[in-house]
Amino acid sequence: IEDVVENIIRVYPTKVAKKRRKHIVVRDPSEPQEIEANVRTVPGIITQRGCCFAGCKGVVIGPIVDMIHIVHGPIGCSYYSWMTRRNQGVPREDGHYYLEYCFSTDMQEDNIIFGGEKKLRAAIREAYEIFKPKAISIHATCPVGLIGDDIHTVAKEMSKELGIDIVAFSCEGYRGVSQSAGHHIANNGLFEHIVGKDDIELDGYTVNCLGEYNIGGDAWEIERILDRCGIKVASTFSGNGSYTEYRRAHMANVNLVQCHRSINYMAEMMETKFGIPWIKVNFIGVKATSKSLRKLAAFFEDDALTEQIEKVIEEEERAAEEAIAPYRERLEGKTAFLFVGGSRAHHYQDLFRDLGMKTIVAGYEFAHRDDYEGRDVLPYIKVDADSRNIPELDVEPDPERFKPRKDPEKLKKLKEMGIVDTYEGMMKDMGSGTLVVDDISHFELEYLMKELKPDIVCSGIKDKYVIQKMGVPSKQLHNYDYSGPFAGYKGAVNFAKEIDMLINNPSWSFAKAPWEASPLIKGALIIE
Ligand code: CFM
Ligand code: HCA
Repeated sequence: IEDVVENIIRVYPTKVAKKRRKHIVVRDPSEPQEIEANVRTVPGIITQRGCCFAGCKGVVIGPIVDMIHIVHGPIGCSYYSWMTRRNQGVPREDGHYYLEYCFSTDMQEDNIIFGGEKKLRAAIREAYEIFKPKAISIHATCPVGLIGDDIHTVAKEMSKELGIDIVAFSCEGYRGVSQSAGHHIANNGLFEHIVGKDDIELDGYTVNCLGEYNIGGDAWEIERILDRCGIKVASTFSGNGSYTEYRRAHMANVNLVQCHRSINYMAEMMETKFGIPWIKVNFIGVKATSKSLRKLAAFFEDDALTEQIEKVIEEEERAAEEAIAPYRERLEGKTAFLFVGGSRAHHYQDLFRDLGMKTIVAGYEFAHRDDYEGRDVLPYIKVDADSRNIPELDVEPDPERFKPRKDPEKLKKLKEMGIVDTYEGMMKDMGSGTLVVDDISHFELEYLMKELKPDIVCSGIKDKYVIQKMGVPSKQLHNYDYSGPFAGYKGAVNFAKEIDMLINNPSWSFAKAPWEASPLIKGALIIE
């Protein structure tokens, strides 16, 4: 495997080779390993990454169902972020529900030249007159930052004029090095302007699901399981998310963190301000779901609840494993590559393990070193100029609302046990000789496929068809190829069935990439 890595690197010019080598790790669990992450992609390399606007509007804020989200910019940015992520939602009793709509200022050349603030104000007024929403978000696209429209002043003034919350996000596409910057900006805005404003008591055991986006209905399967255990989901950040629910999210007992990358900022800030600890969970995979539920049992320390959780685990595991068994028989020993955003490349390894499969290469598009190496590495991460551009909020305990959920000693113990406020990252779960590749390029992906011959590659739309044309099935783990849910016990069964259909479909052996049949151009690469 070391040779394979060296052969990839050899193809690059010296400077690029030096950079890319740091993003590739051959796992050796006997020693702590470091990986380079969250830095600029080398220009010219075909990356899977997206932009800051995608991370803020597309990922974190867009799924909130009862707010109007206005994209200030050219229509392409609005159209791109209009439901393509398959984040699902339902209207609440108050009827405020705008998920199917696409709101945009549709900037034109003259707005770029003379400024777009007037148009933005008009758009906010128009949206308000038609829909009377409870709150509005404004999202800046690249040109807005370049021409200097002051969206924050517009938000403040229009909020006063209309008497509703209007929150502006400076999430211009070029900010930061990937979507990740947009997550941080979105977390800051939500936390500063919306979370923790309504002190409405919640009954029973309550959690917020952080970093769960309800792709293909995942959040609803998680809710079903928690509900069976006797635990209520107070709010979800941000799949099927609700402005009203966020205002009282600080009243929940504990935060569950599914996607650490996109929402760890919120978890940390809520703990500092309101005293809510967080538990890293993974509801992808049968065993992973049970493990997550047991962490909750350990946190709540209630015998009746623990008993109920164990009962649910027993019943649900049995049913799921029975349903998975025939697929597992055909999948045992197969291998997978996993390249997804900032958390799924880790989470889905548990689900593949349930199917008897092995992940031999995995990588994130834009995660940070803590998502690979664990949070212990946080104090050692160098903050470069690209990250310094993104504001860190100064958060203090709220004088009235801070309520510790556990005494400090107990909290410390729970942390040492790996229950609260900790994340170990992806690499520790990957065995010797497996490969970790950060921000993989198309070239590296094709090369590794030829050398390691995986049975399936899980990735996104940018490389799906390249993979399939090479005769290897590809499963999109972003939008689930229009299917799902894959979370929880029932989701695992759906996934097993689909992976079996893909891998054990005989048609792949007949596929020949068009460029293999008749190359459009021929050439030779001479490396001196
Ligand atoms: Fe978190 Fe996500 Fe992901 Fe992500 Fe994304 Fe996504 Fe993703 Mo696509 S928030 S990091 S920015 S789990 S949109 S729902 S699938 S890349 S692995
Ligand atoms: C995004 C959204 C995306 C893209 C998926 C893909 C998603 O990053 O802007 O590249 O296939 O999940 O929809 O990650």
